Amino acid sequence: MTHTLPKNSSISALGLCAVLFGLSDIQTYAAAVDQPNVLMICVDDMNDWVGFLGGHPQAKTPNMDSLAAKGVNFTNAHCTAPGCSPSRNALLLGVEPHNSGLYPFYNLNHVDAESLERFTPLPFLFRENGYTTVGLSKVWHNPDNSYRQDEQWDEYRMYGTGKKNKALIKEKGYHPEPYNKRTIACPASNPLTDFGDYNAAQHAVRFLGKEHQKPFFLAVGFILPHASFIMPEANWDRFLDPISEPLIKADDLADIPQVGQSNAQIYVEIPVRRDKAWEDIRRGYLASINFTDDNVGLVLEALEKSPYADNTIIMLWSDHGFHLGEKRSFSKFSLWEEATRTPFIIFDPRNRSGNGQACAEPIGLINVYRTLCELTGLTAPDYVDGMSIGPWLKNPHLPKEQPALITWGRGNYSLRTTDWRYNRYFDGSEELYSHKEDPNEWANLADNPEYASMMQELADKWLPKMEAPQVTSGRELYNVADADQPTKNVRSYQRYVKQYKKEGLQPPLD
Ligand SMILES: [Ca+2]
Ligand SMILES: [Ca+2]
Repeated sequence: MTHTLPKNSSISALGLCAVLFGLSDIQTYAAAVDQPNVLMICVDDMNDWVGFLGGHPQAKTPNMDSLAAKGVNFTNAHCTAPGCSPSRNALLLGVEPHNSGLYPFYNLNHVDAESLERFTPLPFLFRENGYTTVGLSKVWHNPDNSYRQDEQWDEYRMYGTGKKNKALIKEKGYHPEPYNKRTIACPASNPLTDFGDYNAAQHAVRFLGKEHQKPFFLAVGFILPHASFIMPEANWDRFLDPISEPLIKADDLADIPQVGQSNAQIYVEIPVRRDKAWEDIRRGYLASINFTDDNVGLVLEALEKSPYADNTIIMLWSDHGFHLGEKRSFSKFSLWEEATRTPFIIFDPRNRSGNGQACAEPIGLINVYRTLCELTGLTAPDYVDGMSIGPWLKNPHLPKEQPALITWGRGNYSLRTTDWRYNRYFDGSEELYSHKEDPNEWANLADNPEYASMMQELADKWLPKMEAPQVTSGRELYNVADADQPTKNVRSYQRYVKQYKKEGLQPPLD
């Protein structure tokens, strides 16, 4: 497969110096001493169960909390799509699903070249502009890390999850039989070097300990707390009984349109409820986040000790959130707060006014691409969606009218403003929640005529007017319900309700 590389019009400060003065490479690097480095930490499936967002009272994330306290902590940040592949494709290509057609999961290596050729992957842009680019573990959704790998990365290394399943501590946690990688939650007694995330952190530590002549873009992916929830025993043991349950309204789905109901992953909840395993699973999730926090801490400490500390922008994001029983749902793939809200921190050591503050304005991760370009002086390609959130780094209290837009399959959208969530599904059905009155999104206000004009205004102003057809080549959905065929999801939902009854469990709805 051949790719036509998009012609990049950007001229970095570095490139400009070289053009104007014809400096040798080494002199150019010296001249570009102000060109900041980027450390982008990409966490998988981490919701607000972190200290700096306060989503769970037992969360233990001291290292990420310190980063959040040092930089700007975006407390109302949202993914572009609540699934690994569409979320990361949007972030790293800088394009909304309704503009790219990349709604569900893909293997980008198998997508036809015409569908992708106008996009410049973010690491590629940095590399083209004189940066050393290094990617570790899950940056793109697997297997998309290998997409144009040689062009994107000077060095890329996948550590995966390692051999950590080899020595599970069976007396602790939840071991479903038959083995279910989505719900297993227990520690393993392997040495740390058997854990992929630890090895990714150590690789980053080694990289930061070296001398670099060029500015660098270092992307470090951590796979936990993505299932399976298997972590070192020390992390598991930091969480004592009882584990607090999130607030759950048993009949929460009753006032939700059927398309919304179908997004609830109720089929995953069935064995968990049957086995009374929620507490272990929630402990496993918290302990997995705690292990990722340890690994983030290793990288941050190495940066702090390095000569790059004062000239490296640190960005931390998660690709989407996670349900642990709320809305009778487990995992992601929904347009509700638990699945769309993500941790998002930016620490730019040069930012004198905004650092140390929180920003509660709605910020979509679609803005990552343009923001990193602005902060490093690169020019984003014209097609790139979103905006630079540079102004909110300087003044985190600046009102932001534009909501975060979240897409889950063609025609299904959520708009998150400062105080509201408005969902509109492919069949025109709607949800509306007041975050001031109802932070758990329990009472769907969409049928209340009082809000009809507000919903209309939101829809007219911010929902996409055009939707790209779904890219048909290279789809790779695994066992995930097809995000672009919502009617299929509705049928699945009906099937799972039957399964609940067969198990003798009360389904979320009769
Ligand atoms: Ca994910
Ligand atoms: Ca409800």
